[in-house]
Amino acid sequence: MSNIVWKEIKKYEDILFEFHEGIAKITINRPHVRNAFTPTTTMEMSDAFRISREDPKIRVVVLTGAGDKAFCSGGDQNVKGKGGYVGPDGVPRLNILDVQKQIRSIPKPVIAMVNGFAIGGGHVLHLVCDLSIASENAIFGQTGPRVGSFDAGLGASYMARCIGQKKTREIWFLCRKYNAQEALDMGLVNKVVPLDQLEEEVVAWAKEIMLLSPLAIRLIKAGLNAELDGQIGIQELAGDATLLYYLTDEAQEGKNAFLEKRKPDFDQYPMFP
Ligand code: S0N
Repeated sequence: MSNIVWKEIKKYEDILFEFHEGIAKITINRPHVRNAFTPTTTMEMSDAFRISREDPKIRVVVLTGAGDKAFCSGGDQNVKGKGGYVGPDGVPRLNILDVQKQIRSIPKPVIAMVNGFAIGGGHVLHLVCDLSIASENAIFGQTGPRVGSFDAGLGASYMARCIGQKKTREIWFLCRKYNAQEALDMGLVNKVVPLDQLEEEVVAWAKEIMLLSPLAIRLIKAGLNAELDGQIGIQELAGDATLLYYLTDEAQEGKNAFLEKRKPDFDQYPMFP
């Protein structure tokens, strides 16, 4: 697909997790079912996103699907039971929601590399990524009301924030499929390129991002989320403010004064208008 050489970060059953020059790539590797996910897949994705968050060498995360037909076709219907998707432990789960939350809260850009069908829960997955770059053969759509499921969370509300209420209601109420150009026109994706150029394009975007200030990117992502995410959004943005405060001499003075059993002298630090 491209000449980019990826190095394995960790071995999993259902996903590939690889690294190239500051970029982590998470690939759902179940092409026989158009990269549908099971509880095992989603637990592995959660682990890879957790590592991507913690590892300072990783600056941008790319999410994609294996092969040239699908990004992700949503929940694996073969393991859908009552109450959710059933894993090897017999417990029904809806834990793709945990992955959605991780994608939004990781303080690094996540780019969906949409290399084919992005359908159902797979469509929501690309939607919640910060950026989506699609190949010309990509097809987008929701199927829930046809196949006995729905995502009325981010899959509805965040979609409406991205492309508007009317188009979101059309997508969910009619369950049609849309081609890559239609997705671009309605603002569902950022760019469309030929399939054989997709990975090079995504890596070029990631490298352009990595020329910029990671803290600035982190705070812009937190601010964009905060506007939509209520108290949890404010918590994340406030956490970043605390991080920045801890970097100041003023904050150090408070801690040092406590440890040295003296009154803190905050007068020595500038007051900004
Ligand atoms: C993707 C489609 C359009 C591709 O069509 P195409 O190219 O004609 O291929 P097919 O012949 O249809 O498929 C090839 C093989 O792949 C299997 N397959 C495809 N998708 C799935 C799937 N999702 N699950 C299991 N198997 C799948 C086919 O069966 C076929 O196998 P063989 O070769 O053995 O016949 C087309 O395949 C399609 O429409 N797929 C189904 C898409 C779908 O309905 N997905 C489920 C939608 N629902 C969800 O995702 C649940 C939402 C959700 O996850 C969620 C939301 C909120 C809160 C929680 C949850 C949660 O459930 O966790």
